[in-house]
Amino acid sequence: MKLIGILDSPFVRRVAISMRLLGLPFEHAAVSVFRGFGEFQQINPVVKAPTLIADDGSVLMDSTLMLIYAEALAGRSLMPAEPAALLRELRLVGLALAGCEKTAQIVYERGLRPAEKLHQPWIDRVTGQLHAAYGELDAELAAQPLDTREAGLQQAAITAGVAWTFTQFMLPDAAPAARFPHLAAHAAAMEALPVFRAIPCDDALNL
Ligand SMILES: N[C@@H](CCC(=O)N[C@@H](CS)C(=O)NCC(=O)O)C(=O)O
Repeated sequence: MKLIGILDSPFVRRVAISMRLLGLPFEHAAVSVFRGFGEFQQINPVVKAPTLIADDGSVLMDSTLMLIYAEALAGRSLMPAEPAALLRELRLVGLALAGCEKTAQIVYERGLRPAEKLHQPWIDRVTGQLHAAYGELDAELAAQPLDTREAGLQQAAITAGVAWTFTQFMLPDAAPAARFPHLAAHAAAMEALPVFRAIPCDDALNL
């Protein structure tokens, strides 16, 4: 299998970390959807990171769908099986993914539009959504922290850690740690783990 995309994308990084935890070998190609658009297009005409090329050549998009396939291959899951635990896990993953998506939208708005076309009301709306997602996630972690031992990692812990690091890396002022202390502490614990250190969030300029 081959995973395409730069690791400063939280979507790429959560797949890479999860596949490593699942014991699935893969090659990684750090191709940028921006600087490497043409090269990416040759691999996947839709140009979405992550892209996963399965061993039969099938091209997958969307990190969550890749994880469904990866878990089927590995024969085990990074999600709890019990319905109440699964429900909470899915809620937390959804909040963390919303944080990633809203961060990326702000980065695109600021980085890709000419300054005179920047639409501040849109940035304000998305920033409010980012704070809402991280506020809910922080409250969840305050009420019930996640297992932060590498052997006990599940998808919510992975994605929450990756999401927070991504936001801090890309937009250091957008989500102050003092406002989301449980999430910030969770991410710090994640980033100290060997699997997170082995698959680091890359250079912000490479998105
Ligand atoms: N829901 C998708 C989001 C993936 C995503 O938006 N990736 C960004 C990079 S961080 C991308 O491909 N951007 C280029 C584009 O959408 O044109 C997932 O979970 O994989």
